Amino acid sequence: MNVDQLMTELERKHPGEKEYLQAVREVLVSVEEVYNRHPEFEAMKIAERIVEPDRVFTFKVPWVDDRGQVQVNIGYRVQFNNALGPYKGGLRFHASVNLSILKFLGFEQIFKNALTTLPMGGAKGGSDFNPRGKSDAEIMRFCQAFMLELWRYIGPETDVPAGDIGVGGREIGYLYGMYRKLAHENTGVLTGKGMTYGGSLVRPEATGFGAIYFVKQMLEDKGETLEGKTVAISGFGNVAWGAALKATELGAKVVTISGPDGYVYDPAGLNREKIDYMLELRASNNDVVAPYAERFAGSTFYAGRKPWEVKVDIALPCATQNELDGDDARKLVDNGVFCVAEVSNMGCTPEAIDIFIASRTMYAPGKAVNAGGVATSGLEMTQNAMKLNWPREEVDDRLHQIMNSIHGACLEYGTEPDGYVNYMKGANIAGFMKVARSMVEQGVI
Ligand code: 2IT
Repeated sequence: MNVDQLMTELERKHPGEKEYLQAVREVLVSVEEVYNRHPEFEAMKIAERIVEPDRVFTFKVPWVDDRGQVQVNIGYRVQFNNALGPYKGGLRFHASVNLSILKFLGFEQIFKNALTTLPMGGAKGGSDFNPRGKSDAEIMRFCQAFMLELWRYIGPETDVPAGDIGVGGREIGYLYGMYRKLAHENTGVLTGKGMTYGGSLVRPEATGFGAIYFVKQMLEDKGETLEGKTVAISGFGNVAWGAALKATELGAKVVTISGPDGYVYDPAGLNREKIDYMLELRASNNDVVAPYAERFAGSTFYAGRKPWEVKVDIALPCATQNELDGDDARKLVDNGVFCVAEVSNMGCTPEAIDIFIASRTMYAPGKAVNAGGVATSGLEMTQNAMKLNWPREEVDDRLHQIMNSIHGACLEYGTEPDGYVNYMKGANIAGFMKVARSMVEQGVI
């Protein structure tokens, strides 16, 4: 494989799909050397095949808002690769959603899912629908209209969607209800379901919890613990709150959260009461954080700024792709950051990653750190197939085991000659090798 040649060809085929091209380049650069030691990969054109989705569905989603006005959104499902198992990956509802973003997410999902050790292929979907400020009834009508199209393409053994940004337990409930009505069957076709209709304990907090289990491993590898460490978190959505809660439980002090309006610095650190307050605020379809600073004395709101300017030991981007750029990375490194772990997918820009690696700062990519979310979705699928529910301890133990195994894979494939662990390379190679081998064994299809 020649990465530059392959990328030139892809840029020609998919002009302007910058997030997708960014995600592909990162993986190909990481695996190039190992790939070229496997002539069977080249013979089977694994690289050329793996970078193209198997298929992409786009559809119109018309719905009626509370004022009686007709609204039209676009829906998508990108079925990227099912060499390891049924297509699996979340749905994102956000105004920024486009094909490039969903293709990058679907591509990353292939390798993330491979790392979980569970039999899941990679997919992603969503819509440019913006949930901010919408009423519950509007969200329900939108989810129903979305599923009216999507249901034809998914199934418990075919493609199993879940949540992502803008899609949490409530949306999954509305989507599932509509699927069940249309398909005339009650199967585990979505994950992240409510506990009354087939959901798994721990799934709501699994992405954040799993991320902290992973960070704990990273620190232990260097003889450190979370106890007393300061942590900067961005966002406060489906994944940030779980990370904040578990980090706090393990003795770390989470001093920032953020939203589209700016960030809050709270030197006293988050606690259960503050986290619950933010969850209540979010339940009203609001993703701002400024009210936190009004409610809790001693904290300050910084409008329009990102939390990476605060001096902390650990930085956890938990919001969205490319939210931490080169300037942010330089600030963190200058302030002596010890560990950066992406909880969001592709949270750091390529320039930021280069800065962390060049300065030998511990850095781990989203596809390893946040894999606990989809891993627990996989456990939900297992429970649905067995038609039973595991107790909390069983799910949490398995989540621990999976995160430890992902950490082990990163060490195995990512340890450099000087002892620095390149988690990005490790995660990319470990995930890629599994999918590539599976594709070779299954022939050209
Ligand atoms: O990015 C992700 O891994 C998710 N949004 C979760 C996907 C899933 O199927 O649980």
